[in-house]
Amino acid sequence: MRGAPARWSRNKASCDCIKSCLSRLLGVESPRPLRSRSPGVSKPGTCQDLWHRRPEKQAGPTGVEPETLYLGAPQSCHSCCPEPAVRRVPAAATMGLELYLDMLSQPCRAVSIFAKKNGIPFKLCTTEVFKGQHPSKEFFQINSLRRVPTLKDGDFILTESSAILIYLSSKYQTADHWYPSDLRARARVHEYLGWHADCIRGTFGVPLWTQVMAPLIGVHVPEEKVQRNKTFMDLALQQLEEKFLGDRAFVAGQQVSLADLMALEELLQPVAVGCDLFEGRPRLAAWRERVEAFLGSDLLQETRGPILNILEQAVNKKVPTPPPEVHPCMLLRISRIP
Ligand SMILES: N[C@@H](CCC(=O)N[C@@H](CS)C(=O)NCC(=O)O)C(=O)O
Repeated sequence: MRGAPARWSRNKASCDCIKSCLSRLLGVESPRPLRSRSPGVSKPGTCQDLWHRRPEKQAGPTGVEPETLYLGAPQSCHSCCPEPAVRRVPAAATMGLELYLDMLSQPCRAVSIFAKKNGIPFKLCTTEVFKGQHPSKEFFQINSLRRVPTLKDGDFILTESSAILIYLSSKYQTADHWYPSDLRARARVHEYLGWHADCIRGTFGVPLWTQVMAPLIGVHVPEEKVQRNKTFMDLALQQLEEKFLGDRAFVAGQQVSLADLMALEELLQPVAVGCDLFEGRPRLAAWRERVEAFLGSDLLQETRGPILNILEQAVNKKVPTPPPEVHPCMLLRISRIP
């Protein structure tokens, strides 16, 4: 039996329904939040935060600052919800998981949201691409491809967001809907992820590059390319809507899966810079609402904060200028805009 946790985090992704059911059952107010966050040192590839579900504050690596405490989110909201579906992860399974992430990056947000939504404890090692933290020597030793997201689980290092999500869902035995055990349902998730890598991944990041990133290093992307990319986005959205979503609730079936997470964070990238892809696409808009309702607005806001503020930051000239060592990979990315 999965009992109610002794104490709850200020569970950003918690569902009100569970809280109110518990309150009614226990005759008390919603469980008290517990979460504290150390200020974190902004050092390239340095683990700043530790997400885990220890019940009490503990000293951080320095022995002085408490590490971030996070007791993990309930996995799902059942309409009757007699008790929250919080999994208990054996302590041994939680040791040493590190995620190297940059929240401006779509696949990184998908990984972060997945881990937090499922109460998977991890050290957040913030690695900010546009501050040039990924070409650092320290990060090269972790991932010679110099890309985020990167997972380090003890001596096991894994790159590629979809591989990371599959690894986490299998290792932590998350609810089946994320990565279904049924062969055909699972194949649908892979079918989407394959198409996503081909048709979504390189296209939907372009508006951010043309509007914010390229100008930071003095590059202007010709309008012709911007328009061509818009045509590719429109086509991909039509295919997403017709082929993948169809008359289903989610892109790979009737339940939310890794595919939805990957898709939605990618589509959010243009939205963040003012291209509202969901306008005039009611089916996609309804899908977005379903996924976001499932994930919970607090978790999403917390994760998406940096990307949703990026335009304002750029207008106010607050986006840091990328250091010269990052320019070659930025130029390479810009040159790939068809
Ligand atoms: N296919 C990879 C893409 C990873 C990726 O492109 N990461 C970008 C940030 S969104 C990055 O690290 N870029 C740095 C670079 O390529 O130099 C995945 O899904 O994990």
